[in-house]
Amino acid sequence: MITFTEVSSLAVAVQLIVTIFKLRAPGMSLNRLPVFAWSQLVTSFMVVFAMPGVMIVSSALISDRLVTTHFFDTNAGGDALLFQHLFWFFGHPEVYIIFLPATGMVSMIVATFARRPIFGYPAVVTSLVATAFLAFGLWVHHMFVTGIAQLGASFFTAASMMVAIPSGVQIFCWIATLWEGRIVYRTPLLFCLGFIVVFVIGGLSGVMVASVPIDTQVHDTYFVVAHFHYVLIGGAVFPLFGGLYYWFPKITGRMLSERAGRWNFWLLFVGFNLTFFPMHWLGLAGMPRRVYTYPAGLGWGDANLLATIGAFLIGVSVLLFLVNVLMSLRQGETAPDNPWHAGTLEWATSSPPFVCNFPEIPIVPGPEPLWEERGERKLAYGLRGDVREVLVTHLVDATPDHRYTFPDPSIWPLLAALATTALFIGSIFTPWAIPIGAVPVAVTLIGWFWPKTPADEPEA
Ligand SMILES: [Cu+2]
Repeated sequence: MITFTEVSSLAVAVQLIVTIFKLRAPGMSLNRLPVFAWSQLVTSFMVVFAMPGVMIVSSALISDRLVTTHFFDTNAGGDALLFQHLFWFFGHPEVYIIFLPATGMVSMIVATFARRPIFGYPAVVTSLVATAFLAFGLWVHHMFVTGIAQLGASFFTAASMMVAIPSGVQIFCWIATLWEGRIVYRTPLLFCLGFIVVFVIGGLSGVMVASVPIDTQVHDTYFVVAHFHYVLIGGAVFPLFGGLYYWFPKITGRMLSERAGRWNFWLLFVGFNLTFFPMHWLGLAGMPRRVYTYPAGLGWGDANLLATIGAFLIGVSVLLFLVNVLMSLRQGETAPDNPWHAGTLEWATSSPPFVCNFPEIPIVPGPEPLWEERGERKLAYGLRGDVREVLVTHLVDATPDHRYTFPDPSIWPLLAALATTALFIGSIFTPWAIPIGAVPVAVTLIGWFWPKTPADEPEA
């Protein structure tokens, strides 16, 4: 199932890379690309390089179990540690694959609610790319207690501390944007401010566990549990809530309730810190992770009680969010095209958008098109409306290149996906699922890519 989900995410990554590189609106050169799209682009490249590692290791593991290979069997000359290396070569970049899209959301939201373009756009984008590169040189910091050589371990300590630099640059850019802006405090921004506080704490404990002596001390304790919840809930869930409040009106045409949003934020912020901050102390006091209970009288009771209360608060805040979504879908305020007075292109179309986003493609005059337009919006005309024709643009400067007709809706991709699903689910139980399941996969792929006669060619 892991191999299967990674095949799926590889397919998505390829789609995103090609779309971002070749299908941008005319005028949207790479230095006008919204930071969220940059973050998705960088993340997609990381997916392409990280996912094969875990696909290989999970395939090797299932082969060990189903067809008696010996990749990880030390008795037969295999290497058990190889599993950890391959897994963490994927697992560490994965942390940034979760985190970077969230930073892209934060950059969009902070700029909109500071009422100014993001401070240091080139620095933010360079930091995204730098994070992606560094993320592939850190995996051994998850393996400090496996008895690897000391010199190697210290190299990975240095690299792990280095990755704090680009993340720090981004945080300073967001603070500078807010510093220079006229701040409008709405729910999406609250979640981004919460994110900055929580993520900085997680970054600090991250620098601590990057050092071998501290990591050896707190290994497999609640300190590590506290650390990664601060970076992952702080670094991904807070921005994701911000992003949901921010883009919900565009997606659904309804505003989420602002009052419920504030309650949602404060309950989550207080509940989160109440749950996970005491875990730092618990870890330092020696409480191991992955235990469901412990003897009384170890002094861990009070902090665990706090954490339990906090967890209930998190639950209440998420329930409140779900109620807010359901209520707002039914009777929320109707969303205008651009409810936040944002500068980027998605706010130029209707809420919710047309089937093909824009009836005519806008020409992009700058990084925040809606803040820079003077007078009439310039549109690119001439694409056919009766077929799915799109404009392919040049990679760097997004000047128009040629028109391209997308395929018509088809059942074949769905059938291919179902056949692939059947193959992978079957392979959990028997290796025969691979050769037998390959037949329907091949049939559906052939059906999908069978040359089709175009319904009607556009006249020359
Ligand atoms: Cu890591």
